[in-house]
Amino acid sequence: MKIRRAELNRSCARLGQFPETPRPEIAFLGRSNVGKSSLLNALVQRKQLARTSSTPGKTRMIHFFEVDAAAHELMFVDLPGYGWARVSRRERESWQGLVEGYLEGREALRLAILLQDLRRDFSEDETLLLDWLAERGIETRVVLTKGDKLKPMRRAKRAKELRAQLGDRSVPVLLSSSQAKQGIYELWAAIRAIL
Ligand SMILES: Nc1nc2c(ncn2[C@@H]2O[C@H](COP(=O)(O)OP(=O)(O)OP(=O)(O)O)[C@@H](O)[C@H]2O)c(=O)[nH]1
Ligand SMILES: [Mg+2]
Repeated sequence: MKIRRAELNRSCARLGQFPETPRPEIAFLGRSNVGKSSLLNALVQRKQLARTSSTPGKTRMIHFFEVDAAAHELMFVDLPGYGWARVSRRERESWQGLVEGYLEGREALRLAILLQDLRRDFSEDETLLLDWLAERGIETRVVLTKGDKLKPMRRAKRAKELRAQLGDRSVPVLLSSSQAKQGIYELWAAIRAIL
């Protein structure tokens, strides 16, 4: 995909600050440290457009990025990760209010991409979120991340196991590695298909 431009539009800590633009939005969500910001950077071919960090929970705001890719003018939305350790209930509730408020009320939202570390099992955090998204009719894809961390045989086996953990949910599952730039083309194809 030819990326003509990728730029931060705004970072928001509260509902009601979101930008008003006509761009269709693709939102990245998942556990803290799963690789949301890295995947976003890999898709737009920029090293540090979205800040990545080895300290989980760095992204506490919603970041809106304008992305001009080939003929498409999109907004990529980097959502704060959930599940980081040692946070107060108040912080957790603030995450929930912000993220659910975005997902529920955002007319421009076209696709939610839920990331899952290939090496971990799905927890209730993910399955409840998937069901929550499905109930609201929000188009969703699951992307398994950090594929480079496993050898090909093991990787394929894990992908199968994780697919099985989703039971009869119909959400498509893709495999990726932001580091090895794997699955990026396929994810762009999935994004383009829903526009
Ligand atoms: N080996 C490998 N490491 C990765 C990959 N993607 C992300 N990482 C690493 O995982 C860590 C977290 O990545 P981020 O992209 O910051 O994760 P995030 O989901 O945005 O995290 P929060 O913003 O805290 O929610 C960083 O150290 C990344 O370098 C990948 O495909 N392969
Ligand atoms: Mg991040």
